[in-house]
Amino acid sequence: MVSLTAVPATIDLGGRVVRTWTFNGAVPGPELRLRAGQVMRVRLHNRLPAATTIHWHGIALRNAMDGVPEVTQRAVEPGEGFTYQFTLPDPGTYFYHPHVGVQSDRGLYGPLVVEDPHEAGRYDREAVVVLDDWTDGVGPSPDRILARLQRGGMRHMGTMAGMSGMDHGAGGVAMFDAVSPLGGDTGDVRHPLYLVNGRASPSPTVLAARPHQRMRLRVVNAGADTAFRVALGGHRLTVTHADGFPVRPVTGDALLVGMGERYDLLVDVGDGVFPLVAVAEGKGGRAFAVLRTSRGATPRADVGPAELDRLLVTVADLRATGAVDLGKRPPTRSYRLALDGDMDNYRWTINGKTHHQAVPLEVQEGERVRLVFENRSMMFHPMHLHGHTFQVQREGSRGPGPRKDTVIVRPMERITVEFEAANPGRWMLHCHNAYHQAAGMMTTLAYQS
Ligand SMILES: [Cu+2]
Repeated sequence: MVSLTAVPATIDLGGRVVRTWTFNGAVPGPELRLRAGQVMRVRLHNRLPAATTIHWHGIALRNAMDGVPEVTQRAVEPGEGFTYQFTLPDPGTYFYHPHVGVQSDRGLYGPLVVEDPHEAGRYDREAVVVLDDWTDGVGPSPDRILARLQRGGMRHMGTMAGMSGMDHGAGGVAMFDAVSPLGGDTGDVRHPLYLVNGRASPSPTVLAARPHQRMRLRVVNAGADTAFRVALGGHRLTVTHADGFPVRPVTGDALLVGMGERYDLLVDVGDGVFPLVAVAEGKGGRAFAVLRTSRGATPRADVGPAELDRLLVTVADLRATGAVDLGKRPPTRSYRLALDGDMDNYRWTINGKTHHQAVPLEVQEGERVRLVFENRSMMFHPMHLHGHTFQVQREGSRGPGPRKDTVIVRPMERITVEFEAANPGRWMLHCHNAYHQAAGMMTTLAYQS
């Protein structure tokens, strides 16, 4: 039995000491690691001054363990506990965080690695790389930021200056290119710090390896409002898994990771000291860590690896491997989901409704379900489905898309995903921008019995 205590703590973010909410007094929380097929047992103790839960992001677990208050369990009140127990069906890189308000924009998150007993890949060493945008104890708290946004304070301190919401999208045409792959408006919140494994400069995370080893990096974006562009100076990156599930390997120079997404990378490491940079896409800040394989000076935190502006790998470049391809099957149920934002009231909606207004999307066990996300706003939304790993669909003959549980839908873009309805229960479907989710962009998928 693993013990996770949600508790306020004073932590060092690599030179900056802050008071925040944590699991077990650390940020990130402890790395949990089991093999596929094993049973996870976790006792949550809540020593926060607020009710909380744990959601096991990306895991196709039994519904009662999914950690969604008022849907799968009662929230765990201060001083109380809850035991999570579930089988881990699929190997991969996952993470855990509360599903209450904007608590996950504090320090309440940690990685969950499910090892593959039949691992096909060959590598010498691995490291988990958890990216985060940070404000608690440095800038305003997440709750204060949300309150300001909901008071119509989009242009006030603590939020992105000049954030113009819907009004610059009048033509309905969003421009993407290698410079701005998510469009021109990439966030609502100005986080003062960006972290790799809980640390920023001047005392960043150091990953150690030996020269010429093959390293597996398990990259997790635990951020609330930030997509990251990741590059490792002097190296190329080969993407092998998306959201835990294998893809046909694709090699590039940089990788775009939305909130809630995970990517596994293989890197043949050189001899020296290298900057691992995660630029806050479109925001002008960055997370920074160091990969060290020999003696030498630490690179400066503001170093700009050329790889950042070379070949950028996005979800559009990825294909499922044959082993996890769901294959073609006519959908038996289809939902169109319009993603909209009303900036005057900071209200984010699916089909015009906030979470509390939404009618659950009905499905039946055994169905092939198609979801068509139509983003009608000028911000990207990483849309996340609980309890399932859908397959991103492609036009024409471009091959099977990747299996994922979180997919970026860019401004004015339409993305179609399909999944097999094989895990009964009530499952959340929402934007993984913590502020959009809290401001309504969430609905429920409900199995009919
Ligand atoms: Cu969103």
